[in-house]
Amino acid sequence: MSNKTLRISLVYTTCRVVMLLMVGNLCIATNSAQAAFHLMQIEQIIGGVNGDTTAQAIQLRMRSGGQSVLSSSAIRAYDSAGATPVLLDDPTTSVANSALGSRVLIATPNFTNYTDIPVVADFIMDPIPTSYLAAGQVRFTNNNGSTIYWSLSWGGAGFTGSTTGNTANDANGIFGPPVDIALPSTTLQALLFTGAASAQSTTNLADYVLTAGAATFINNAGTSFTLVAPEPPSADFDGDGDIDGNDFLKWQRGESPNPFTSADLELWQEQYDTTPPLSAILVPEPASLTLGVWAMASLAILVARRRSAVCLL
Ligand SMILES: [Ca+2]
Ligand SMILES: [Ca+2]
Ligand SMILES: [Ca+2]
Repeated sequence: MSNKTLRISLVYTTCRVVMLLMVGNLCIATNSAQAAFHLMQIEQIIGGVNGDTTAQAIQLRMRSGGQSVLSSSAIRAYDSAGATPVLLDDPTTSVANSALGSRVLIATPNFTNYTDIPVVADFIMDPIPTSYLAAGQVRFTNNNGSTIYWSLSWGGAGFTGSTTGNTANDANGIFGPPVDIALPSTTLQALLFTGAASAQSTTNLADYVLTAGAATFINNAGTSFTLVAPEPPSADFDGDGDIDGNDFLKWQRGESPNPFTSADLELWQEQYDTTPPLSAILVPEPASLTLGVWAMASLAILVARRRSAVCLL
């Protein structure tokens, strides 16, 4: 083979390799567009509801269609120095809906205690440690955490860790400065991203606000769950609208919410607000007579306590 022929052959081979590589890249790009997860916002987050830090939730929102492969993602929390990661959730499955703006709801098991209807979360998370709530960070990443697709820091200057990440969702890859408040945990309010569904991150400080009132979280099926304060416990054990001796009888028979507990009896004592109809307490079956007498003693103690409280005033 002459040198000229060899050169032509080499050029031809090189062109083929380049073309094959280009086609390969195109295929990879197409596949990743069809089966991706990374164009995602951390849209809403709450570190506790009404002071119950075992009730937490994170809501993601797809910035583009086709971002359903959550199995490739993971979410971790970091402390105020951006260190000591805690794995909150490492999904192993995809979600069904992946239109632009679709949500993914990740919540702790107790989150459902504070919603208007029972929560159907897409994934269950471990709680963000309470020591991270004043200043800390949550990152949405690939499985091992090496690529940060979204970073949300809070606590203002109290957070001293890195706020940088990938540029897929933030043009300059800098998600800081952090939101200048703690992660909300004492009310029904959550931290909410204010941008559009397709919006990128600019800075956490500029992008997030507290919800105006009780937050509403949305799962991948599009169902909404609005936070509500739990009903305060009531000693109206028989549900007739008052708290009287009949409610004590319910307690006595083990028919209060926490049967035979001193907590329920104390609740009844605290809420018993009118002259006790003693007949209602002592008339019941003989087996409960002893407890009835004990109830009288409890009442006497209650009255004594109230008198001493009045004296102190
Ligand atoms: Ca995963
Ligand atoms: Ca930025
Ligand atoms: Ca009652």
